[in-house]
Amino acid sequence: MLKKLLLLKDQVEIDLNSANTINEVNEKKALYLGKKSPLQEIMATMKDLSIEERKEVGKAANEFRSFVEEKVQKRLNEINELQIQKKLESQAIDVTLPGRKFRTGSLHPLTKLTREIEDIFIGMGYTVEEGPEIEKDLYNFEMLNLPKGHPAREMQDSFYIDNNNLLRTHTSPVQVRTLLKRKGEPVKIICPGKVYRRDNDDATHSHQFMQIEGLVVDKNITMADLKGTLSLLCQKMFGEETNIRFRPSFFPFTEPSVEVDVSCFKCGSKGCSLCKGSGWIEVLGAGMVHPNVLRMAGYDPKVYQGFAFGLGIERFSMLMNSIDDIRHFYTNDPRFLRQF
Ligand code: FA5
Repeated sequence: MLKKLLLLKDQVEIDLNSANTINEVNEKKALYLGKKSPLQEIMATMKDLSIEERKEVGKAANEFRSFVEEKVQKRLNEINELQIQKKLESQAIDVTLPGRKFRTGSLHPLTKLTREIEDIFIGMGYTVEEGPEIEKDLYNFEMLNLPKGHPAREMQDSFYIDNNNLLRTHTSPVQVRTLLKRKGEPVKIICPGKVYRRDNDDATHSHQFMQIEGLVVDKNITMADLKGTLSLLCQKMFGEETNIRFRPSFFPFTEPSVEVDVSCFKCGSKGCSLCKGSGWIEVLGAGMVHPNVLRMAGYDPKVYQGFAFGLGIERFSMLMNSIDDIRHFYTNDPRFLRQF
């Protein structure tokens, strides 16, 4: 009987080592210590043994029980550790892997260019003024020397909200607002912002686009100041070698009015597809502030003179970056936007 228990010990170890879950270990435990186990059979025969034999068998049975319990606990610990190990492996983080790249946004190319131009003018002592996009007809047209029914209004086909209010067609109404605010004091401002026209969208036209307006009003301001200022702007934008030229033009709010061309920065004025062989590219409109505009805003044109200019941001960027279609700015294709 004792021999049988000794032999079982080897089997216990083999059985427990083959158990891989807590349930399997408990099943094995029941096999060796449970009601129908060999141990219980041995215990059942105790009553027929002599005292001496009973002592001996009892001791061996207890030893066997302790042995099984110890091995069961050992196996349970092993299984527990294996499970923790497996869990750790499945959740392992490889800290040497390169991180996931997060795509960050950036400023829109039109915002960037606006800020660049703002910086140039701030460096020359200008301040930045803004005005509303829903504007009074009074400021958008009338006080810019464009009374109701003036034929030049047709140059800027407009989105009207009612008879007296519209989406501003240019940034020039900010000139009027600032002059009225400064009440006869000198003015040196630029005004960036969105403007709206009932133009059909195509490669060079949009119904919504951006402009920057410039206005200087003071004593003794001449066309030479205008030319010097715009020369500097164009040299900063298109390169140090850039020349500008004035061509006569018409805006009701400036007299004289000019279109400003820059020497072609692509071919160095030799003539190419960009300047259409002429060596010059038209970039903006400008002029000396019309006496009527000064007078209507409360400035005496005999004392004060001024110059003004207005440029389209999209068209500037298209020229500088060889962009063939204005609509690229609004469709937000990241392949386009990432290039700036
Ligand atoms: C004006 O808007 C005048 N207010 C500019 C000005 C200011 C002249 C001060 C004199 C003194 P014009 O309509 O030409 O002018 O527009 C100015 C610029 O806006 C154009 O040179 C062009 O670059 C841009 N532009 C005009 N229409 C569109 C359009 N539909 N889409 C995109 N850009 C446009």
